Amino acid sequence: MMVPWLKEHFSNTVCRNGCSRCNSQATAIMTSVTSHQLPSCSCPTHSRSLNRTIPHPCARSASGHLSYLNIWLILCLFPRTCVSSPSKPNFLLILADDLGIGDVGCYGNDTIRTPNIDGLAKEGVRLNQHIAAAAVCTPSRAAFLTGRYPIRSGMASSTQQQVLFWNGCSGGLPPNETTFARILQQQGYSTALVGKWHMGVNCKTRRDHCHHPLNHGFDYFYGMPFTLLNECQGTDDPELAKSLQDKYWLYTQMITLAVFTLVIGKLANFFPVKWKIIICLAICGLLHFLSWFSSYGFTKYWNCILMRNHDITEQPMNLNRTAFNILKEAVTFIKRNKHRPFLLFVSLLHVHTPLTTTEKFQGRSRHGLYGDNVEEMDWMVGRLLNVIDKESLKNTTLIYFASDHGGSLEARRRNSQLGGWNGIYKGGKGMGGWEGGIRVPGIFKWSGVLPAGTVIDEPTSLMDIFPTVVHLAGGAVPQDRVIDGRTLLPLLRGSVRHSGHEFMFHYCGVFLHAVRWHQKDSGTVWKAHYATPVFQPEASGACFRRGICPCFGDGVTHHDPPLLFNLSQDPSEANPLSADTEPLFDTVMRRIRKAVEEHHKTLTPVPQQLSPYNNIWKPWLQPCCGTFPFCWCHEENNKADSIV
Ligand SMILES: [Ca+2]
Repeated sequence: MMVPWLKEHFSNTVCRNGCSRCNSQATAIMTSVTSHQLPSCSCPTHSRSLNRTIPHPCARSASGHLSYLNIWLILCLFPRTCVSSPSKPNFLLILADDLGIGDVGCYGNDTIRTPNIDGLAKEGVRLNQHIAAAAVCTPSRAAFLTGRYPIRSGMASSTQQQVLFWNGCSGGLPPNETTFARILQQQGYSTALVGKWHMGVNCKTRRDHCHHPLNHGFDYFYGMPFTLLNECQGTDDPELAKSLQDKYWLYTQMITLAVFTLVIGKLANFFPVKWKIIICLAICGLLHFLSWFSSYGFTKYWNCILMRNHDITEQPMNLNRTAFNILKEAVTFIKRNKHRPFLLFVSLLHVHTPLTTTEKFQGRSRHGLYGDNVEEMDWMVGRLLNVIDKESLKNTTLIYFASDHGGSLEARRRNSQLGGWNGIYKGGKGMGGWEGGIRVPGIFKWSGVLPAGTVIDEPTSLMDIFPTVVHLAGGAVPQDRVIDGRTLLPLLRGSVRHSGHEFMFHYCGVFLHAVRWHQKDSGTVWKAHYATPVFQPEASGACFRRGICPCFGDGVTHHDPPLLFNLSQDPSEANPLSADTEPLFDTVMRRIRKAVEEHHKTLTPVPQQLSPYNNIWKPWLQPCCGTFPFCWCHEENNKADSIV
C-alpha cells in the first residue's frame, strides 16, 4: 500500500500535460519502487534530454511498448532526473510595468476593471506584502531574474540615472550573473521572454549581444530590448533625461546666438574679433550640437525597437501593433511548447507611458488613458490564462503575476494622471524606501497544488521567484554567490507560517534608504528609514518638479535617528515612532543596525553597469537593422489580431 504523501508526490510528478491515463501507471511505478525499498525517484517529465531521446513514460506505456519495470529503470538510470522535488510544473510569469498595487481590483480598487487578475487571486494565492528589490525598472528586473539585490550584480546606480538609458550603451546584466531562465534551460525547460527586457544589449561591438536575453538563459526572445518611452509615440514631451536635453538645447542656442552676434559685430566693425575665433566657436557649437542631438534627437530610432531573437524586426517599432504582437508571440509559444516543460516570462509593456491603448479599450475606464491601459492589460492576462486552460495546462502550470515596482506618481499630462495609484501606501516609482515604490501586487496560481483564495501577509520579495522556480524545476541555486530570495512554495502551500525573510534592505540606487525587520516571534513588521526623498512641492507626496525622486544629495533628507514605523499597525507610514512613544524603539534600532552591518559584510565590489561611461550612447554599440546610421525596417505582421 502506498503512503499518501508518496502517492501525491507521484501523481504530481509523473502525470502532467495531457496524460489522462497516467494515474494508475504512477501508482504502479511507485509500487515497483517501494516494493524494492529503493529511494523515491520522481518522473523525468521535464528533462529535455529525456524528452528528446525517450518519449514520456505516460505516452510510451499508453501505447503498450514499455513495461513499468523499464520505465523505472529509465527513471533511475538518469541521475539528474532522480530528485525529490514535489513536482516540475510549467511556468507562466507575467510582470506588468509600473502598475500600482492600488490599481487592481483584488487589492482594493473598485473603479478599474481587472476581472482576470482578480480571478487569478480568487483561484490562487494573493501576497499582501510582496516587495520589489528596487523602485525602478532596470535594477528591479535584474533582482527578479537573479534572486539577488541589484547592488550585488552592479545593476544599482550611484548617479541620477537609475536605469539604463540606451540600447546602444555598454551597461547591462553581466554575463556572469545566473538567471532562473539559465538554470531552467539546463533542467530541460524551453524558455522564452516575450516583452520588455531593459537590461542591456551589447558590451563591445554592435552584435556581441553579451547582455541580450538569449545570452541569459532564454531560448527565445521577442520584444523590446529597451523600455517604452514617450519618444516611441512621439506625441508627448520627451521622457528620456528631459531636463538634460533642455540644458543642452539652451547651451546650443546660446552658442549660436554668440556666433551670430560676433559675426554681425565683426561685419559692422563693432568688435575687433578675429575670424579664427568666430570659426572656432562655431565649430565647437556644431560639435556640441551633434554630440547630444545624434543620440537624443533620434531616440525613437535608437531605443524604440523590437527584436526576435538576435534580429531586429521593427526599427522604430509600430506601437499600435505591439500589444497584439506580444500576445500573439506568447500564445504561440505556449501552444508550440505544450508537450514539453516551458518557462514563459511575459514582460508586459503595459502600463508604462505613453500608455498606447487599442481603440477597443479607449474611453472605457473611469481613469482616463491610464485606466484604459490597465483594463487592456487585464484583458491580455485573461487571454494568456485562457490558452493555459484550453491547452489543458491548468494543473501543470504555475502562474505568477506581479509588477516590477510601484506606480509612477509624477507621470502626468497637465491635469490628467498617467501613472498608477499605490493605494494606501506612501510614495511611488523611484522611491526605493517608501512602501508605494516597492510594494506591488503578487499573485500565484497553480490549480490543485496551491490552496485557492488564500491571502498571505508575510513579507515576500520578487527575488523569491528565483529559488522557487529553480527548486520546482529540480535545479539547484548557485552556491558560489549570495542569493537573497527565499523559496516560497512552503508558504504558498500553507505548510509554514512565516516567509524566509527576517530582514529586507530597501535600496535607492546603491544607497540604502530603509530596512524592514520582520520580528517573527511577535509578528510585527518594523521599517526604519535612513533617507527619504525631498518632495517637490513639499507635502505633495512626490517629486513633481524633478520627474522622478533622486536617491542622494540635496534631493534626500537623512534621518538620524532613523524614521521608524510599525508597518503592521501603520502600513501607510504616517506616524513615525520615537523612543518616547515606542518602548521597543532602541531595541528595534539596535537589531536593525546589526543586520545592516552583517548585510554590508556580504557585499563585494563589482563593475558598475550604470556608471556614466556605461550608460551613454555609443554609436558603435547601437543595434541597427540597416547600415548604421540608416537604421529602419519593418517586419510585416498584420495578422496579429486575428490569431489571438
Ligand atoms: Ca517599470
